[in-house]
Amino acid sequence: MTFQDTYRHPFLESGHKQLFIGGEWVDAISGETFACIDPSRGTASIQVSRGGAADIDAAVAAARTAFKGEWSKFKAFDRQALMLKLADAIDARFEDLARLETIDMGAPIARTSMFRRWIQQTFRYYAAQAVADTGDVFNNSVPGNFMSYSHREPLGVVGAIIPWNGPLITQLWSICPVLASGCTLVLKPAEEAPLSTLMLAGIMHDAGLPAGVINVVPGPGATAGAALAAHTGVDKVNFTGSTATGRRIIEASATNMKRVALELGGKSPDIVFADADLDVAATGAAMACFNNTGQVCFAGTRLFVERSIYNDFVERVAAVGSKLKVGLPLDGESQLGPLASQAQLDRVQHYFEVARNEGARLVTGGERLGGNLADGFFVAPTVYADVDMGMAIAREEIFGPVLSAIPFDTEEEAIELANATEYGLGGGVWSRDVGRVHRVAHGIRTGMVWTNCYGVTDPGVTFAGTKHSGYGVKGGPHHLNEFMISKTVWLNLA
Ligand code: TXE
Repeated sequence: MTFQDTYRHPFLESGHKQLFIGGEWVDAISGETFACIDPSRGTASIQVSRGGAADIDAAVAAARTAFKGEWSKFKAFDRQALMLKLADAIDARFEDLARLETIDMGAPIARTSMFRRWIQQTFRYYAAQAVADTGDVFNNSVPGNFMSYSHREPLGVVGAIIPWNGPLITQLWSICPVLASGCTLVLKPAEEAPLSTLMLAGIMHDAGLPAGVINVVPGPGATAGAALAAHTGVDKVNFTGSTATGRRIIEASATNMKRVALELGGKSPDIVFADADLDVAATGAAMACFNNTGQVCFAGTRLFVERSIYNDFVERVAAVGSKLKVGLPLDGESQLGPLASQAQLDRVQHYFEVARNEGARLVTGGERLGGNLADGFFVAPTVYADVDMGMAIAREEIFGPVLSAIPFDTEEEAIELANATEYGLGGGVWSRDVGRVHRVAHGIRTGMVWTNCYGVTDPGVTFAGTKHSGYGVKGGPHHLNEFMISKTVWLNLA
């Protein structure tokens, strides 16, 4: 098989990709398309219809019609049964889906192949949640002969705006609760990586998803995304992306007071004490930052190391990073792929320059990769030492495999440094002292803290951020409520 052959994919060979609205594949009203760029080669893989405000209008209308139509008659049990059927249909096509995601956004096939379990777990977890809600009955204390109960009804039309760093799994935080709650969805994937979303919509449609329940409109953020966020026919927006765009989403939501859930950027701290298992911690701290080529919202990009072990530990982390196999994403041996776009490559290279100017000490990496990777957006896993919190590389989200290592002397100082950021998504603590692990975990102001591990997630466990990393939970037992309205009914028993 030639190199070109490995990039062949049934989904890419059936003509340009259209928008999916009301259960049908349609061109954008403008007739325009845009090119999807394969980040491992820097060339176009396929053309996709470029949705705009008018297409968002059509998709919201289709979602509204579906919300009031046949879908509204689905009982919780019917929605659960449908979700289980969809999960099986997705599983049957999973290998094609994983390869498509790999071609589209560059994550190595070894990584996207691991999403099989995650997708199945997420569909099955939310399918169980669909039938779990029994409502509440209240024992009223008001005088008179009254009682009341409340039950939850689906909120309506949800708009989801997702990024490019892992759409295959990110979109499930909208698709699954929408299906479980009885809402409908308009999904706008990022222009950089819309393909797995389109393929997934097709699989679900073929497996019996009613028309209009899920609609997909790829297109630019400034037009399609902005139109969805401001649309008065949308009841809730789920946004994952940058903090700057998150602010615009909040402003746009004011048109009709829609609910908003935001998962935004981060600059998560990872704190290593001298009493930790340093071999485990070195690998853990390296992967906390380098996983997915650093394009993870909760990546542990600020590494705080107790001063007595600082130099030795930083060397160990750098050694782990420099041994990672960065390679073509469809090569099963590759552990890291390219950055997802030219814009990300430019951004990361800009920060290499910033680090040089700020006087940080380069321990490993700090360069774009050449050879057989020269056409793609590949960079080396990078570690900077002698960083302080005054430097931009310690404050700003880079969203690449770039780690800033900072020494500390006391537990209190470590917590203070960890919190010296506008962000609040993830955090890590490595120590054998159980009391300290809990004290530090409680001291860090983030939505999630991992202790003696990093980045473990599960659809049944709450995922959330605070500060400029956004608000609204995902996963876990409370997520579904965000897709429902609670209605209380009073009864006069007299
Ligand atoms: O983000 P944007 P970009 C961070 C990361 C990255 C930076 C820029 O630091 O380097 O953001 O990435 C849509 N109204 N994260 O430019 O613009 C856009 O089309 C409505 C962290 O890609 O936020 C895409 O679908 N929507 C992050 C999505 O928003 C708009 C993941 C994200 O794009 C819009 C991605 C608008 N005005 C980037 N403008 C994470 N938390 O994981 C853009 N969009």
